[in-house]
Amino acid sequence: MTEQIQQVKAEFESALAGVSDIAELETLRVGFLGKNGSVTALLKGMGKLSPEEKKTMGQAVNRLKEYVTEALAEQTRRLQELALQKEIEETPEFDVSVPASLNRGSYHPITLVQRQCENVFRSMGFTVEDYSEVVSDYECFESLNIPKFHPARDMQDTYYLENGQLLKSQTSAAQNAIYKKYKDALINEGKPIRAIFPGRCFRNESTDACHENTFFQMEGVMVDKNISISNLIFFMKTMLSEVFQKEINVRLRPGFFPFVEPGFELDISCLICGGEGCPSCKHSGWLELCPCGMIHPNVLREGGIDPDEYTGFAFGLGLTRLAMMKYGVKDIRDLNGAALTNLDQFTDDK
Ligand code: FA5
Repeated sequence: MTEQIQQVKAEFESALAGVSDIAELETLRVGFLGKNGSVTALLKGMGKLSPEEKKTMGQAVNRLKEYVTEALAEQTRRLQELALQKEIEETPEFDVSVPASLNRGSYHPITLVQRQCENVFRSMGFTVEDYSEVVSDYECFESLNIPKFHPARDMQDTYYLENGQLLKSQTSAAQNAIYKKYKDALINEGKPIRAIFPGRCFRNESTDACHENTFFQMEGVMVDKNISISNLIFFMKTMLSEVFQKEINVRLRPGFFPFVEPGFELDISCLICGGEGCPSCKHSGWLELCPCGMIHPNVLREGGIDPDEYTGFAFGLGLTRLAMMKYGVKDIRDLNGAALTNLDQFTDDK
């Protein structure tokens, strides 16, 4: 039996010398210490020995078992260290103290002007409303005094869904819902309606330096007793001087929109060419920025408000054009493009 023990030990040492990874080591462990392993077989064979031999041989086999167990554990540690060393050598070096040069992104120029406008109007008591981009014909046209087949619809061709809904061509589409939302507070509590509602608009039209098929507007309405054109002009002027932080040349000329009476076009002197004329202003020196007017009695009535008692103004600011003027963007299409070098240069708030 002593010979057998020596032989198993020699076999184990030679096999261990040839092991190069943890998987092979496990196979070796099973081969010697497993249920049918060589060391286990020696232990099982002890049953045939006399009590005397059992004592001495038992100790010898147990010493072998301990030796094999420790040798396996030691080899496991060694192989794990080697694997770690290899991983460290193969990983490219990097310096964790170097600042990351990631682009953290920036607000879009349209978002910037929208927020500026919102702040100005909030400070004057206006609420900021959100409204859907998909609306009904009633919201976009009929509630705004534009019946079916009215020629004014030709100015605003848009994209229709198969279910008859459409992508809103103007933020005015929210007017009726706003009147209905606040009319009770106006009538019962005497709270004037003061709301702005920025949003994305869509029109089926050819694009050029100042026209896009997808652009932003910001609508505003105020309804109360005795609201007049002077109130309208005051709010428009305040908004423009706050956004541009300087005096801007504006002109008011008559404009037709079925939902206001009288209606105006508020133009600003083109800030790209200084009023001399360029593609951004269709060579006129002026840019149509903010049509506005006194809300038509039919529109107030449709919103549940008595036009004999209340009056109001509405305006539809071209936010995308405002961003062009504010940041000197010559072509409106650059604002819908994905070139980050164009878009991220205006933000100091990244
Ligand atoms: C309207 O959309 C009216 N709803 C505005 C209004 C509201 C009038 C309330 C009276 C009372 P208009 O189609 O002119 O009007 O568009 C308003 C502004 O949106 C324009 O002055 C312009 O600044 C901007 N705009 C219109 N079409 C485009 C376009 N294709 N691309 C970029 N901006 C546009």
